[in-house]
Amino acid sequence: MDRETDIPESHPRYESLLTRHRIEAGVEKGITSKQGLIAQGRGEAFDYLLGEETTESADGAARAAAAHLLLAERPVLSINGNVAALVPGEVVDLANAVDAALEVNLFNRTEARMEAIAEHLREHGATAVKGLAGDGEIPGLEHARGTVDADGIYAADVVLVPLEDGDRAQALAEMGKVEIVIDLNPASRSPQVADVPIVDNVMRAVPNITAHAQTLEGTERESLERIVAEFDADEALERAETRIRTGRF
Ligand code: PTJ
Repeated sequence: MDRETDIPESHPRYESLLTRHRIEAGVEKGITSKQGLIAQGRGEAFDYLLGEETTESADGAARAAAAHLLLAERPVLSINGNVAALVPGEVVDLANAVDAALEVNLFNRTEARMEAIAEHLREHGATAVKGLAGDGEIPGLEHARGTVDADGIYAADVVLVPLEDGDRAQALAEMGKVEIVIDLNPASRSPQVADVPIVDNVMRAVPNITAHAQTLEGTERESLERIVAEFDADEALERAETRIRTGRF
């Protein structure tokens, strides 16, 4: 029995029930927005069609993401209300593995949620959380959604944006940043504009990137650059869509 949820781990829908439990708890704690519940429902439908597993192509994308993050000079992991509720400890582990900053960045930004998420991340081991300064602006977005930290996302060279809003994903890409997106819908605009789209559930994708980063640690730059160069974003999206439509791959 899982102490967090009272759901037996042998339950055939354990992962899915755990995810729902965490999102619900996130709403109750003032971390996740009500829209986050809707977003989760949409994601679940795609996950069901993907077979609720990390496909070979999503695993290759996670490896390319790990290589990008290890090569980066100023990597930042962007955290919204869904990510904070679903994988708080796992994003802290990833930040430690690749030496990245964590920055709270919300679609529906309120100071109360910003603070609650920062505190939640600290409870899960984060030592520094960016996002509260809000002294930088992503060009081309109206105020709240474009607000970032000048020494965080604004100055980052590689940004991981799980479950990102399409407009902002596009605006970040236009700033010339390497963008890694985790999204279960391959047709969504965010994975379409990403350098590395990972079509997988954040619950599986985040620990998987960390595992790849730990395996690749100490690898020379040239080999990491080769992994990055060999990754084909269009092929990853095509494979994900084929899996969803036909069950193949
Ligand atoms: O906390 P905030 O204010 O920043 O808001 C966050 C949400 C997610 C509510 C906001 O960014 C939003 O409305 O997003 P969208 O436009 O609904 O897009 C969410 C995308 O994430 C959809 O394409 C879903 O399929 C996908 N998704 C949902 N749950 C997961 C997921 N992808 C990976 N893992 C999930 N668990």
